Amino acid sequence: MDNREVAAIFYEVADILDLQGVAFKPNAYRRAARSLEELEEDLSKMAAENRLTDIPGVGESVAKKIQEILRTGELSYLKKLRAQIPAGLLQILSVPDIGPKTAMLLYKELGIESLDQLKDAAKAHRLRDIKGFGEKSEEKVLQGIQTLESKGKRMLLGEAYPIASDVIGHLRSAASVDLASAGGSLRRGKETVGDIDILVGDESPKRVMDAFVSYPKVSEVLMKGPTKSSVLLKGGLQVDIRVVEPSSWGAALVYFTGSKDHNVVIRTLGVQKGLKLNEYGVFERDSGKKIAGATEEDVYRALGLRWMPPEMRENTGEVEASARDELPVLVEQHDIRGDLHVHTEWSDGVGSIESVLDSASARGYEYVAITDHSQSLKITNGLTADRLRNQVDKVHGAEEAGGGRITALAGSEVDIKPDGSLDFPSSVLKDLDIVIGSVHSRFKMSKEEMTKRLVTAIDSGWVDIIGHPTGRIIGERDPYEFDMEKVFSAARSSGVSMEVNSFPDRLDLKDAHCRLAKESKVKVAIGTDAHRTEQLDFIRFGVTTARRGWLGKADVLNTMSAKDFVAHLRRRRR
Ligand code: DGT
Ligand code: CA
Ligand code: CA
Ligand code: ZN
Repeated sequence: MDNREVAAIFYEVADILDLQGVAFKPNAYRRAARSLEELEEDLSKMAAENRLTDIPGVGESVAKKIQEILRTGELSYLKKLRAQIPAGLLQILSVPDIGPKTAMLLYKELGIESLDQLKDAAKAHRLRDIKGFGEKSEEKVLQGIQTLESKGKRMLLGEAYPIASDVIGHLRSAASVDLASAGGSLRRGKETVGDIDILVGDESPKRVMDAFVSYPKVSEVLMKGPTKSSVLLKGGLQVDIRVVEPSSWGAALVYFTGSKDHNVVIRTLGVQKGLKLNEYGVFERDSGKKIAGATEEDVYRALGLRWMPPEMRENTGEVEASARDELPVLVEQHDIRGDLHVHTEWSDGVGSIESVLDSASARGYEYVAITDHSQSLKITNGLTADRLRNQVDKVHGAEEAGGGRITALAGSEVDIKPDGSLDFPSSVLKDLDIVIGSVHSRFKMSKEEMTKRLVTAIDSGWVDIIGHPTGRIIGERDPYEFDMEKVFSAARSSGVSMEVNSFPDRLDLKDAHCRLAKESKVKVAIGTDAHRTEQLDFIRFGVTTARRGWLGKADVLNTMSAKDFVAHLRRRRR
């Protein structure tokens, strides 16, 4: 059990005592809980050395309770308290802005003893009958419940990333912070994040903490300590912050970027070398002398390692590769010369062909592929053969009108039908510059059938890229089943690429599959699947996913120059 879990038990004790109207005691338990959270040392170690009462706010009675929790994993006192109140009341207490007095009032006046009952009452406008409640507070309660319900759920990287950037921007301007970075799963580029971790290197942590809790989108301050704090944002996302001395910046960044498994491996490596590694630095075990800490490079060097990109820090062989100086050079966003998957108003996108060309060239691209849906996908206003022929002319016309500023590739995201045939005949496909083949229906066929479907499409000779190859939607739809090895091997023989679809809820191929693709010598094509021009920025998440799959520039199709890429596509058309 870690310090935070023990603290949570005392917070709950305090909450129940509050509900019961007990004076003073709740605050005492809360003070103790806060100290436990902020404690840098491990509780079990302190307990073993009989030093629990050294902790501020922890007296004999709380110390005894801590001992019991560490020994048994629970607290009998809390069990006894829990039995004295309706279980749902505590949940109500966790709604932002509802304190113990209000919770008791709601219970006594309206008999509300669960979150569902509270929600119903607020929706039916029954709360406004209570003294001190009005329309506004009913709305607030509903919003609070929503926040609570989304709490603990993982968020898409693509949703969390802009929020983290905004919080960091706020710290830079409000507290003139210089060293600031996201850590945790967000910095590692994981497809979903549990919470946002932010690290700051600064001499005056108090100023940083004050600025942090005053971030306008904070809905609840969960904890505010001298060097670490946690808040809940409107919408339920948790943000943790930690401030360290600039001289520990690198060590703290390593520590809080994780992953936990990566940290365990490098710490063990340190121990073997007679070193101690923590969030403050690297120390010689015998002399206690600090030998590194200011930068990540220094910290890793002290351990005999090369700096590893955060996306690799998942303990999947990166430490060994680093020790042998065999780390791959990963693809970077600026290596991408063009977006290969973009929709327009011709199917289910919103922008014009011209607006896509403008936005792509504003992003420094040399080329962009217009790939609207094909005829079978009726709900997306998929293009018929006639409309597609018309669009091809328009795309080439727009390219000419642009005066060669950007190469516009006329393409299509062609449906792969259940039997593996394509949604357009070759007489239509032959006039396209680029073809993405995608599965959009009948996801539930057998593994054998789906494998055959994909291989048939690959073998047709018309497909350049298989779009979102596994079909998953994160948190909503599982990937369809197929034999990836067989499909990759067919793709390799035909020179077909696998897409890394960069849309935040797809990221398909995902990281591990990118690595498989590389092992199978299949190139990936990073595309955004943008349906509006701002979404061209999603490319960042596709690149991150490729990096998590250890891909280098040469493993990615669209790092080719326009000239080479066009020649490559023409060769395939023959
Ligand atoms: P998440 O938030 O579930 O998406 O995943 P992370 O990796 O962001 O995990 P989080 O937020 O619990 O902690 C952030 C980083 O702090 C984590 O990646 C590594 C470090 N860390 C947290 N707890 C521990 C721990 O008990 N031991 C070690 N070595 N590192 C830890
Ligand atoms: Ca995290
Ligand atoms: Ca965290
Ligand atoms: Zn699609």
